[in-house]
Amino acid sequence: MERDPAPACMSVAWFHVSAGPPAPSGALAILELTGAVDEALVRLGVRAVAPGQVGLRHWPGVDDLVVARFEPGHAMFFPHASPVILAQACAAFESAGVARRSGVQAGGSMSMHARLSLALAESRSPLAIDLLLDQPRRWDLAEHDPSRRLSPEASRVLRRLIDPPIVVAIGPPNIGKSSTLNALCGRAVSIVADEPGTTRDHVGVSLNLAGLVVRYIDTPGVSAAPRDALDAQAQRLAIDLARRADLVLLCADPTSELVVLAPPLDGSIPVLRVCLRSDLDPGPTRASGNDLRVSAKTGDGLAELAVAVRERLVPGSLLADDRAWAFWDVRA
Ligand SMILES: Nc1nc2c(ncn2[C@@H]2O[C@H](COP(=O)(O)OP(=O)(O)OP(=O)(O)O)[C@@H](O)[C@H]2O)c(=O)[nH]1
Ligand SMILES: [Mg+2]
Repeated sequence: MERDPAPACMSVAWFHVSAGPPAPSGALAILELTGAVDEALVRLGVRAVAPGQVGLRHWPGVDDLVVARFEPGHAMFFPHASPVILAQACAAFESAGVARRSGVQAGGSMSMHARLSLALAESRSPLAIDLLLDQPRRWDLAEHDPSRRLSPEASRVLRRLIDPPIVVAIGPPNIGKSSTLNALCGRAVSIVADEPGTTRDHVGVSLNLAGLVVRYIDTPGVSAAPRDALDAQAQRLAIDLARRADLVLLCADPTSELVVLAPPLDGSIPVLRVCLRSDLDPGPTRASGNDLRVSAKTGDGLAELAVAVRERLVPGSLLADDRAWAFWDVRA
């Protein structure tokens, strides 16, 4: 059924982030909504998701999907990536009056200056600014010298400075996952308590980690024995979210082993192994093979964690690379 035209006060746009080759079956698409998200959810018939929350929702006529609301004016939809579902999503957006965003991805005949203005307006990460401002000079040098252009893969990695990547923290209950998020944020965004299962709803926030803004999702603890059906569903969702992350923080503490995810994560998803509550055991941890040791209580390792996440997602060597970046092309 066609809806009434969107009211003039409603300005919301969507953008298909996970552009590229056809996704394998079972993969998820990422659709990004910016603007009047509350109104858009109502018009799309999707039950509300509060800012900072992540929830499983039904999108009538389209799909069951995960909706992550990182900020009041920003949400991500994760439906299945089949062409049929994406076509239904396009139609649903259109009939709800949610416009498709034209931005840096427009490419085509836009001037470098116009592309740059759009990219600067859209970039979330402080690290993007100087790099973007230097691109006109680099493209002048690269015009007759293709060797001065970054590869499509490298350009795609740098796009994370404009479209924040997704980081999912996952691990057993009661080991300090939420405390670590709060410490990284410098404020209490996630509830902390000394009992397993404190985090039941996933919490999503935008977080600046060493100059890179990421979408960080704190998940409920994953254990071999969920306490009830709700717990089991939250744990399945945590594993699902980890499978579509750009980076997974696989968390343990000195007394726990690294959680075994069943079925295991796809080997293509980068993982950082983090031992939390490191102050409980100053010696070697039982959970061996950690990349990092962090204590939310003392603050030890937090700065290193931020840098390590940034480095895994956007390596310093790429930030220092002087070649030209096709920053407007999401399919680069
Ligand atoms: N000693 C010490 N205790 C910590 C640290 N971080 C968290 N805690 C304590 O560990 C307990 C669990 O912390 P949470 O942050 O709620 O743990 P969680 O992993 O999010 O737990 P769930 O949500 O149940 O999965 C609380 O009592 C915290 O105060 C730390 O770095 N050192
Ligand atoms: Mg928690």
